[in-house]
Amino acid sequence: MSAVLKKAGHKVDLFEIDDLDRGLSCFLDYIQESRPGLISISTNSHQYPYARTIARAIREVYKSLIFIGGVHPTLFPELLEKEEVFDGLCVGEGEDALLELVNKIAEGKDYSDVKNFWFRQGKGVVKNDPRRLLENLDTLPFPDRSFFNYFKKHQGKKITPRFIFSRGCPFDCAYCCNHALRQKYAGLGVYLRFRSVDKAFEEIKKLKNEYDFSHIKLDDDTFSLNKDWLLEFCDKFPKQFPDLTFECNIRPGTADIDSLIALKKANCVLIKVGVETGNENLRRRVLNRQITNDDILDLFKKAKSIGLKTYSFNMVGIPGETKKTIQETVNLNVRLKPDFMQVTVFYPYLGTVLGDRCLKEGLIKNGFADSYMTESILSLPTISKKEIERAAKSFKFDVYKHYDIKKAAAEKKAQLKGSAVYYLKKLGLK
Ligand code: B12
Ligand code: SF4
Repeated sequence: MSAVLKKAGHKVDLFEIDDLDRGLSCFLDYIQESRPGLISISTNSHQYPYARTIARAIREVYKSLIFIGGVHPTLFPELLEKEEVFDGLCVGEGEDALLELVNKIAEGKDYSDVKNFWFRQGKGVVKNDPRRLLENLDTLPFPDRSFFNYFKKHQGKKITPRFIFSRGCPFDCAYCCNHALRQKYAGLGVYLRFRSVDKAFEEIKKLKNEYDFSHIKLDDDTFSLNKDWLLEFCDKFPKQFPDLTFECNIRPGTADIDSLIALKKANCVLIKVGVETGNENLRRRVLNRQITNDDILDLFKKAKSIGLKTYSFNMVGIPGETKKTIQETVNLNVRLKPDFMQVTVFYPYLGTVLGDRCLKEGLIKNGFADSYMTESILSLPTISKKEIERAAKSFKFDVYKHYDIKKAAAEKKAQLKGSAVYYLKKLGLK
């Protein structure tokens, strides 16, 4: 959105608040100093309570229009009806919508009909129609990374940038927002879209002229969805960037051996795979992932046989979870032997099939967690919150101890350090 606005001649700045205590007061000072004409806040669901706090704090010290957008407002635009602090909200993609809005504001024109936006008007809310999804991602300028803290801090140093070359995913995993967003955009165009490979390379090249990097992270939801695209990418990548390696997300069942070999030849060094649970019944029925343990084992086996490193994503504490199913997830990982692992406590995102099911079944005990990674907000009849959180803490150790003693020891150390910090905090000593 910033790149689009800047291209049209507007002045944009970005302020990242990653620590509410320290960051907010700096932000408020900055706003009063720079006096922006419009403030845009971008938020996903777990950030939303912070977004609201920030907007309220702005209102106290500075009079300006405040707009909100992102995945959470897109799924829950009705929040505008309750939350008076926001003047408007963007449902869906913001590039064209925000540009039209800012142009109209700059020209002093009425902007109340800008599509994709809902606006507060008097005591009511104007709900404009949605616009069609962007058809050709190549028409977008490259993301404006310059003012992110990460890029500012690492000026002149080596970085690991992230790229996204597609939008959307065709699957219906019950805990993920893709099915909910796809439903929102029904009838508004093609949901799954790819930039052309050449345009993707142009973006990497441009960034390479500005920063020093030898490895990149590709954050596309599933990198292997379009085999022709993947093979073209893999064929051209090492020719254009012989000194670059990359990592990407692969869903089991979407990458055959040809694709994996192509990835390896293209200097892909790591594939990241959603395992989520080792219990097939939970995976199929609760998570709606129609993938068997054999599919996952097959993918890891093939990847390892050609020298690709692997990473598994796991969740604990999903509805139906028991101590036994967590052990099955540990056991499956022991068989997969991933080089790297992540485990998070399941967090029910409302608007998704599984989040809404948790709400309907009265499983959500506490609306908000301090840490979406380690804290369960569910009250499950099958396992206690403590047991879930304990299992999450010891998960990596429980897996690594079977095949990588060094990593297991490092995990144990981190676990003990985490517990010490927790108790010191509890005693008010940290
Ligand atoms: C990259 C990514 C990450 C990276 C972030 C890296 C980084 N530094 O940015 C990493 C891997 C770290 C990450 C972590 C997590 N992520 Co993540 N991530 C993504 C991903 C794949 C892309 C986000 C992105 O940049 N999109 C591109 C931009 C252009 O899209 P966008 O943000 O939606 O913005 C558009 C519109 O929403 C709108 N818009 C947005 N803001 C505004 C504001 C205004 C004013 C306007 C007008 C418009 C507007 O316009 C934009 C352009 O069209 C999304 C899925 C996806 N494909 O979007 C998940 C996603 C955002 N992540 C998600 C989750 C759950 C997580 C984790 C909690 C996972 C975990 N358990 O660890 C953590 C939380 C991290 C955190 N602190 O927030 C969920 C969020 C669900 C929700 N309801 O909020 C998503 C949607 C995945 C999913 N499909 O469910 N993530
Ligand atoms: S495959 Fe991944 S990105 Fe696609 S719907 Fe499932 S969880 Fe979401």
